[in-house]
Amino acid sequence: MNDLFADQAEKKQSIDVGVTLLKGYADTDLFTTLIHNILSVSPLRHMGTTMGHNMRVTTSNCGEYGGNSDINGYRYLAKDPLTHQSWPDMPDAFYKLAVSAAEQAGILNFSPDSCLINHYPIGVQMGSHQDKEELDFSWPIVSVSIGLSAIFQIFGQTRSGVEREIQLDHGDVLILSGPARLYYHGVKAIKPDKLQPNLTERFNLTFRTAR
Ligand code: MD6
Ligand code: FE
Repeated sequence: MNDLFADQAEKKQSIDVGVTLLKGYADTDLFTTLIHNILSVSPLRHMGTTMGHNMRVTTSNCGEYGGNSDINGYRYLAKDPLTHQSWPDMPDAFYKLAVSAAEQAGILNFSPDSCLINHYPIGVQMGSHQDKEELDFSWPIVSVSIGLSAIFQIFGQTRSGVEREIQLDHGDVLILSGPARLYYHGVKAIKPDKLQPNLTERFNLTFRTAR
């Protein structure tokens, strides 16, 4: 085994069938810069829910399609409803990372056309949900975490299944595929980091084939 593969093998954790964690896999400085570039064009906004509430997480997108939710539900749109323009292009570095992470999880030919950007201030959580508005669930979802750590909860096939927790740190990449693609999951309220009091936020990117 050469050093490159040794490095990659060390980072990879197969947590369960279809749940793969790649520790510290993303270039955090580059990703942080690229996220801010995207948000300068398509800013973060609070999306609505079918219950008529606004979510506390704020959201934007890049790529051909962007996930958007409002009182009528969740759907993929080719234009940003805020700017009435196409979503910003998916940076090559994002696309390449998502494709190579999928390969690490054993999935070839992944070609994401959508990247959802979620932003969490301290204290904000995401409730248990399934991602099921994409057309073809045989493609994985590749998720990249940047900033403060999160506790990612996996509940399995029902909203109230037995919970398993995965800590997602700065630069970690999580792939949900196969039987786990439609598992219920959520994120516990983001906590401050005593050792890094200057950190106040978390970003999560999810790469998908929407259409
Ligand atoms: C988050 N992630 O980590 C929210 N969904 O902030 C998700 O909802 C998610 O990480 C599908 C697949 C992977 C994920
Ligand atoms: Fe999700």
